[in-house]
Amino acid sequence: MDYQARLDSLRAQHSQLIERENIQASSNGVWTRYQYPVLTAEHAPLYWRYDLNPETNPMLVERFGINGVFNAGAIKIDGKYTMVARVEGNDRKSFFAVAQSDSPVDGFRFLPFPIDIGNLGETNVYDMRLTKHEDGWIYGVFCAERHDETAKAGDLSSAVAEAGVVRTKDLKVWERLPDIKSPTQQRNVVLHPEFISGKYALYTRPQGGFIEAGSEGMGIGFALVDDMCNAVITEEKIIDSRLYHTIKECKNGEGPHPLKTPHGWLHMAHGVRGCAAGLRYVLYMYMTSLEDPAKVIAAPPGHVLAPVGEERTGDVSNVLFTNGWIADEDGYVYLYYASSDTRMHVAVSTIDRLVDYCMNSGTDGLTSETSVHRLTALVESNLPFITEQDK
Ligand code: BGC
Ligand code: BMA
Repeated sequence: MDYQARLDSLRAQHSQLIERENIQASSNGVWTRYQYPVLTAEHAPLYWRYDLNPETNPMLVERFGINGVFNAGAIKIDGKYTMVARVEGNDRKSFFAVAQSDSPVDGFRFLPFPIDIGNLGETNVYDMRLTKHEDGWIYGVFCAERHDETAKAGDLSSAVAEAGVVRTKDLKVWERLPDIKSPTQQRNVVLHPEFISGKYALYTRPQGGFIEAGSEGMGIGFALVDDMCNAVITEEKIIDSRLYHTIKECKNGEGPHPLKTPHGWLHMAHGVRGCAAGLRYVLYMYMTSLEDPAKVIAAPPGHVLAPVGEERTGDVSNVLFTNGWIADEDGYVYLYYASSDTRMHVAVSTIDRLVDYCMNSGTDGLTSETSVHRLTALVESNLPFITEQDK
């Protein structure tokens, strides 16, 4: 194929992908998934991937390969559904880029330039949580990672994870603030949208090492800090522990910031367990009290979304991960979630459904026997409603 024919075909495929209308697929009554991924490596503009000057790239060779687009923060701004995605190049380095659409479920396009957040000594950045705080700023809290210089010679995998912070008013001009100081490594740090007792509140995830979540009982923590321009975590209280034989046995982490409802704060998180196939990441929900966002008031058992179909495979298979959702003015909630460190999807629900799910699904009884009792009680109360067809 000659240069122009190949470029025409790439352009046609790209427009077709971006203009494809999404349709609703399966639902568990809590979340309804949409069929097509909303943001993928193929959504990256051609002018990111190719030098389009026929003189310097006469064979139309890809110059900047995009390996994956995943783990996006989300926010609605100026009426636009917006994701700040983790874009990963073929060189394994990730960076942030904004993609927007007038629709919550399709039509997402990247803005022309990636976000330049500067560098405070890290090698890689990822997984930004966006919070429009009541102080007027939009904060992005993300993981900043560098090689662990205390690791044994030859160990090139051990790393140190810290929470980096940026802030913006318009998603165009970004100000880098100092990384959050913490006595332990941190990943999955999320800023609560409101002041608590006049302080900024953070959901944290203290960890013993780079991969391990640390000692028994560690999990999602809660910490108050005086200032986001110089945030120092001193005291942390674990509000959602990891537990033996649950979906969060190995580790867990807060997803996007919680959503305020009349019944409490709605939380979305990821839970991880180890198995023969490696780490398995699923999404689960819980609620905390309006008076005290660190007090859990509802915790339905197990995951609400786990990888299905094509979500199961990708660069790091068996992973669902989320750090972005948008609560719309009309009560709908759009969850932007990534599968297998490769692509972004969307699912829709409503505040009412999510509260109903959290409040009325029981809790994990932590043994097989308690599951049998919970199911038996459900079947018994269903007896008057069971038809011939159900049998
Ligand atoms: C990767 C992350 C991953 C973390 C822990 C990092 O190097 O970029 O995607 O979550 O390691 O495995
Ligand atoms: C990490 C996360 C994500 C990633 C996941 C699976 O711990 O922070 O970046 O999606 O592992 O690789």
